[in-house]
Amino acid sequence: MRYAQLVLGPAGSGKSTYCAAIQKHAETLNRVINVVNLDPAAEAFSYNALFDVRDLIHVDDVMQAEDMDFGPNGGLVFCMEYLMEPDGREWLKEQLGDYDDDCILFDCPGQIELYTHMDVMKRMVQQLQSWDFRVCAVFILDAGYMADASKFLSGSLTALSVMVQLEVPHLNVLTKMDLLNQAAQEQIETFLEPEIHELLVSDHSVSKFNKKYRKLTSALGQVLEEFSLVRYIPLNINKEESLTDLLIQADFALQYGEDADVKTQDFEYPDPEDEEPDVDFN
Ligand SMILES: Nc1nc2c(ncn2[C@@H]2O[C@H](COP(=O)(O)OP(=O)(O)OP(=O)(O)O)[C@@H](O)[C@H]2O)c(=O)[nH]1
Ligand SMILES: [Mg+2]
Repeated sequence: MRYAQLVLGPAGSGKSTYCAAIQKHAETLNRVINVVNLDPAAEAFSYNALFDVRDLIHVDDVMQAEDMDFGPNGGLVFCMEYLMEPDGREWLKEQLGDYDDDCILFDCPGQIELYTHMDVMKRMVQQLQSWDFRVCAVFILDAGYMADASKFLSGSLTALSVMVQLEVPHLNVLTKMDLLNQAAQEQIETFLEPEIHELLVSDHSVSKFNKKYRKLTSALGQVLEEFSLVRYIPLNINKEESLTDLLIQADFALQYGEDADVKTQDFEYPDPEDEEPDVDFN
């Protein structure tokens, strides 16, 4: 069995930073966690990549190809679709090699339509599963954009659509907690075990539009609440215990190590003939 975290989330939410922080944290535990760049438009990242999709296809090459005429967004969709074509899949399989029990983070593009309603990432999940990977999704959201009830609801619905689309164990991570002041951090705490109905009633920052659709908002909140659909894990990358907690939850979602062989040591039963009698009959 092999293990994969698909690291997903809106542009700039902190996906690549999460991958780098987890890889570094794992090193302190003497554990190897590999990271793969799956973003054909990536500019820079600070982790050591196991391999990089840009070696197969780069969004700039697609945009410059005269016969295609793609902009940046269409170009990126084309690249991801190409990766799931037979040639792309063969390349991916070769890069992934054939190791047992390894754990790989896939740093994905920040174009969320790839996994909210298009099926290319779903096909990627199925492909990885067919190569003996157990897959979970780690959906990254910037805590700064979750500071009031209506933003919280909108972020939660996006997370929910990814969850429904990919059909794998799913974690939601709130990043950039270190950038929040004390008051905002306390506010976020209320979102971690949310009484969504109460949050929505107490939200005074509602616009005219939101007032009109209050009943709808409240009904959506109730769905999230009643089915306990969306939960968040806060991440402060400057705190080791925050990284430890998150890695434990990701391992749990993947059931990491559950199939590991029980380590045994060869044990030779002593020959009774050789044994010294421990009772003195004299
Ligand atoms: N202070 C702080 N900054 C962060 C954190 N996470 C990300 N950043 C910063 O936010 C910016 C975007 O982070 P990335 O990790 O590149 O985000 P991304 O989701 O990979 O972005 P795209 O790949 O472009 O979609 C960078 O300047 C990071 O340094 C965090 O936890 N704390
Ligand atoms: Mg990135």
